[in-house]
Amino acid sequence: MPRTFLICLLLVVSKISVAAELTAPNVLFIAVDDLRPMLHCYGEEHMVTPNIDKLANSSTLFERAYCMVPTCGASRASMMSGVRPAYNRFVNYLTRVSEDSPDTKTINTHFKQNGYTTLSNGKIFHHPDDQAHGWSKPAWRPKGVPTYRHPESLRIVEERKKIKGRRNRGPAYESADVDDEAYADGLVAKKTINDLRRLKTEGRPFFLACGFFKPHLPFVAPKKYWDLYDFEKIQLPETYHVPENAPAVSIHNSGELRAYAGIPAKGPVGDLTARKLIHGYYACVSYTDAQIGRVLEELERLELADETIVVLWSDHGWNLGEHTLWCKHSCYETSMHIPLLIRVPGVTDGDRTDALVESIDLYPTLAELANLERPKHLAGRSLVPLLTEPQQTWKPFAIGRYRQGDTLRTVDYRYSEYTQPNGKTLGRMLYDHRTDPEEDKNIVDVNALSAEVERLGALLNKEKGKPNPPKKKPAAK
Ligand SMILES: [Ca+2]
Repeated sequence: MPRTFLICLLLVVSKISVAAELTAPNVLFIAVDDLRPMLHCYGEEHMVTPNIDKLANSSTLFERAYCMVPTCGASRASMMSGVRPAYNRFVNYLTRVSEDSPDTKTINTHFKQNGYTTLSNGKIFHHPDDQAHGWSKPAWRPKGVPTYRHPESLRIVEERKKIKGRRNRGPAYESADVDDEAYADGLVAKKTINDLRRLKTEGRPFFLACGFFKPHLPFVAPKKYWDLYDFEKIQLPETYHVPENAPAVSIHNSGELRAYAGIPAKGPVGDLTARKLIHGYYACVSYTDAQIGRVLEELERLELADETIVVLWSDHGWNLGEHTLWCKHSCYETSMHIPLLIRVPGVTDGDRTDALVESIDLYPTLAELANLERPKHLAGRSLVPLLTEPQQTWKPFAIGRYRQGDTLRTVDYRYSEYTQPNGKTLGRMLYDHRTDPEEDKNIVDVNALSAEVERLGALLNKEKGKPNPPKKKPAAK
């Protein structure tokens, strides 16, 4: 037997035996709102994210992980339920599992029913009362924490109270010389640390979900995190324009951003503002990274790390000007691509995998790692085999959607189609990731690719989520 193979075999056997010892491992589930893989460990070398990088060094890092729907509530509902979205299920940021998939047992409920203490801190479900029966205590969020701390921001907020409608928010960003716990995420970390200390003494396995609110807009972070980046070096993306031949339906007006002070109602935001937004996003990523570091340090200090699986996940990507877009809400790679790290003590050790994986894969993964039964409704595939063999052949696609768009990522391509409920096609896109990873040229109309387009379209329509049946109308009295 070749020596290399023997070593690999022994490694696999030893990893599996260590995993088997953890019959009821704890789970620390870290969700970060609106975090694209803008992290040092994802090759963004200018980013200052030492704590997530350290976590990556003992995790498996998923290079090609994708969300199901690039908007908060819908993405979280799909991930927590393990159910695929469809045009009438998990549609927008206000989604509730209790409304769109009411008979589904979500992951928190599954763990709770199997003897786990389940807790939700910060933002997990969009609505804290959605699936409340699946938490051991009511979902916790910081109360009464002001969004802004800088005096100038507070003045702007006061001034804009006179504006009617939705476009009356405060500034899109602020740099205030305050402590970490002046903002909500510092308190989410503090609460989670206190929970870890208590859970340690209680001795029951736990599923502790910890959801950070940044880098979601507005980009408010203590000044020290802004100071980690040189504004003069911050540039607009090379793709700060609509891709060649892209259908109009694929581009939006970045409406979420427009609600903030200093942002015009339409059109470009201005290069200076654009660079400030990018700077603010970076600052918020580093701020959140520091909060994650506090939680992970406490996990180590309490000697819980060896019996706790750690997941770091984001609900979707974010556009920092790419394709003229800000925020999420699109079928482009920049909206769909997410960071995903899974650390299993004694098993993962800094491997990376480029397998195509989806958010709905997390529920079966964690159920398997905790030796729980796999609920029959789950649409995803457990990622456990990738933890020991990260380079193996994996599933050939990741599928997501947003409003009228359904989008398919394969190893080579991203293919998207936009349709009305009556089946009328509004537009299609094909980007070749081998030659165009920035998605700058839509080649869906290239004659030589027509057979490939047909194949991808058939695959997308076969595998995408099947819609909910029409709701029954109340019987006439
Ligand atoms: Ca989000």
